[in-house]
Amino acid sequence: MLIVHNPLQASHAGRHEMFRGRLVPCHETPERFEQVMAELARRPVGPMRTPLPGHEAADDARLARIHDAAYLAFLAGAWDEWLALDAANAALDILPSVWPNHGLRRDVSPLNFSARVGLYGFDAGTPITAGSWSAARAGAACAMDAARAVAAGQVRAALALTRPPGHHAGPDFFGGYCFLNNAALAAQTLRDAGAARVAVLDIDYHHGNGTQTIFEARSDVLTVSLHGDPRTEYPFYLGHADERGTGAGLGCNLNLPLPAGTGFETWSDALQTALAAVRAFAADALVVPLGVDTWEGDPISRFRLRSDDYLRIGAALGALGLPTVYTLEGGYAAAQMGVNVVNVLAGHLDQAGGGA
Ligand code: OKP
Ligand code: ZN
Repeated sequence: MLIVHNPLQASHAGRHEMFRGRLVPCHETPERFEQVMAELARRPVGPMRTPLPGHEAADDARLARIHDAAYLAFLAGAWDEWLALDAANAALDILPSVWPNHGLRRDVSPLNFSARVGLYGFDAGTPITAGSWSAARAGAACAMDAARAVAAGQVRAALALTRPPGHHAGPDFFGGYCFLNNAALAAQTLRDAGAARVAVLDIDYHHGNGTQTIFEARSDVLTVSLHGDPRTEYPFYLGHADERGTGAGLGCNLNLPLPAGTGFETWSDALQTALAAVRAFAADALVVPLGVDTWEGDPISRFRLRSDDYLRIGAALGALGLPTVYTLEGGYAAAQMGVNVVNVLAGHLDQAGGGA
């Protein structure tokens, strides 16, 4: 198992997110990454690296395979625009407070900066800071590097330690702590390297709305997601079972929403359904957006998985026998997150036969 880690992840450290009428400390912190690295030091699963310098120009072209150019330009320039409004803004995070919903127009880009933050950002929980763009770009580079290593047959499986996470980010929107869709970029990289059919199996607690939106009209990428029922759980407005894909992609999206409170037995039944869909699709490669916010002690989520369950999850994923790229998504009980993530990897390796 190759680990590709993001050298710039700590440069994204939001101060606060809007929650029930007040600003509260961000849940998505650099400590999450550090805890996974610490557990990997205790229980190594294979080689570790960061992408070599010099990949940036090529990667920017690869980002444009998934994300709109105007959106990428917004992300790249947002902090400078924020400072240009007022130098004192350096002490503040950027959050949207107005959105083009309910019949308001999204096709005309406002000149006003705050209005453009709301044009691209869909919630008030995802602060943009001075280092957000460089961290997101470096994280995406890890996802694409991991996918290239797997596609080239250098390794059978890899984990990209992406921070910030990615599965809520769409072609032209950020939210849910996500800016660039690392899993979608990995899937596209696998496609571009020759995999005819790629499956994305998202096991984060929250529905991967960005990934679904990116691929919903495509028949070459299957998207499957197990998640908290959006009637009660974030991101609320997508992730229902009747969303099956659109146009040529009809039948290539499968949502398996589960009620808050779900434990491993029921979750595992849904995983079997998801695995059957991946097998039926005859995928050549697999991408797993891996969130461990399904853990029983997660502070913002409400499934009841236990740490040992992650060994079995990894084993079930490894038993598919596919070239696999994991991206790191959620998990907000930082102190337990390393154990839970490494348990997935250990289970995968165990089932896939050691050196994978
Ligand atoms: C990201 B990932 C507003 C509360 C909204 C957003 C949850 C994002 C989860 N402050 N919470 O899927 O783990
Ligand atoms: Zn999540």
